[in-house]
Amino acid sequence: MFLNHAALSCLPDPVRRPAFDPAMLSTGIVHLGCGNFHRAHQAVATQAAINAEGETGLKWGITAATMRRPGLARHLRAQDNLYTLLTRKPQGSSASVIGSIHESIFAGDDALGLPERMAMPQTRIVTLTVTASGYHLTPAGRLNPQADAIRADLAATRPRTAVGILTAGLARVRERGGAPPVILSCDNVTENGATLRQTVLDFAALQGQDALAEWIERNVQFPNTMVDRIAPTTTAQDRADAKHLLGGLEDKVPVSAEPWFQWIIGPFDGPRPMWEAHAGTRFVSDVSVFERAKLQMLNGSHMLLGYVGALAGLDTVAAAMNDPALARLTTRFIRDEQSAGVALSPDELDTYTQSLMERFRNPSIVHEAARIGRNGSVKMTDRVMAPMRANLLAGRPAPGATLLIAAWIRCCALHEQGAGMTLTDPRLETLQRACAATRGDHHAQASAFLAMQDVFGPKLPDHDRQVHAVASMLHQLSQDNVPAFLRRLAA
Ligand code: CS2
Repeated sequence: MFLNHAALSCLPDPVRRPAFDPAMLSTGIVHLGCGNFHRAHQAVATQAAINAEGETGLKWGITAATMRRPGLARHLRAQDNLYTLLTRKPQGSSASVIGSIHESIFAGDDALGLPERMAMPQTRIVTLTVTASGYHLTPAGRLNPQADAIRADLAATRPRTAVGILTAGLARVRERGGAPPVILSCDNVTENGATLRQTVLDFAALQGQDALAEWIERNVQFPNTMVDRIAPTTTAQDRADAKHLLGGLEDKVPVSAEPWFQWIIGPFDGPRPMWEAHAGTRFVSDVSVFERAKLQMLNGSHMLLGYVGALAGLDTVAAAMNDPALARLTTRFIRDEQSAGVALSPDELDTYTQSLMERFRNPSIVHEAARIGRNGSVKMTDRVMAPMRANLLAGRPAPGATLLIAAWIRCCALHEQGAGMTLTDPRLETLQRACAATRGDHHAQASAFLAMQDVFGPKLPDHDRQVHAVASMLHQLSQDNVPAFLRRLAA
């Protein structure tokens, strides 16, 4: 038997479930990018909101669009859009059935099309989790008109990128004289709402739609948010655990996540679900402190654990954290380097660092280094280079950032030779070419990489010295015994 509406009544007692009848939902939210993160985060808070609001909350059902995974939408539909959230604590797991998704679609074969869904009057909110690489940004945070997907979308009648879909959807709302939905970015991007807004304005301008751009500027809200919950790729073990906890019911698409949940949302004016019914959700006037802390101290150090861990043969975050040397290097990196520019007190920074170390150590979360390693070139600027630059300018050393950059270059070089972690990256070709052209010469390799201003930004303070430092780490990481090198570094 499969998980579906009919099965809700025979779930074992400990399984939490919607307090409403999911068959009664209607769509109030359209979501772009229905991956694990959305299903472990916004969909869960939306369920808590509908639970709390009762009947009036039923209008907040989600139409969730997968952008790249037709199979996921199919599986969800076969389960009446229900799925299991496995909350993984170090000491065990619990299951909740999530029923806030009203409809699952694959953007590529949706007859109605996302712009039309956005323009329906009942759609009051459009949320997005399309990852940082889905924004097609220049280092200055503007839309990159040269990106292949953007070039294609500018001329397309059926846009495929998030920015193309949003622009087309808002154009329809304007034509029909309706009230536009609030657009809520839930991606790990600096000032995600403001940045998304700028890309939409840039897209409209590039299409020569100046009046639309002006209308969007005046009428559409793009609140900034900070989102945080670790939700790894679903494994066969997750499916087996879901089946066990659901008393034998089959769920093809469960998600697992850590207990931690944070959703910080900036000024938002308009109807919305009572998301604050979920612990960890807060509406604030300024998201920036939360955002900086999270992007640098969590996401940036994930990159260190991912790339360095992979080179040391430690292929999950928890495995990397079990290595005493890497754990020590990571704590120092988080507290001493990645906290640069984060406006929290020393005590708050200590507490946040401790909580991150505990979360990373959670042995029940199988978070693969290779997953975190994806799209490194897109993540480098916000998460690593901003604090590194601040540290160097203040005359402070940046050994962790230097190690991270060297480890990334080493992973790229190995990938170019068909070894190491499999990298996906929008700049993969350029990275491979740089590796091939400098093979065996660590200084030339470090220099070629740090010269990529679209990845690392302008030259670093005392640039040649930084190149030298990266080259020297790269040399060490290219020797056989990475764990021994890490032990020396951490000593
Ligand atoms: C990770 C994030 O892959 C990555 O870049 O750092 O997915 C991270 O797990 C989430 O942002 C946690 O909130």
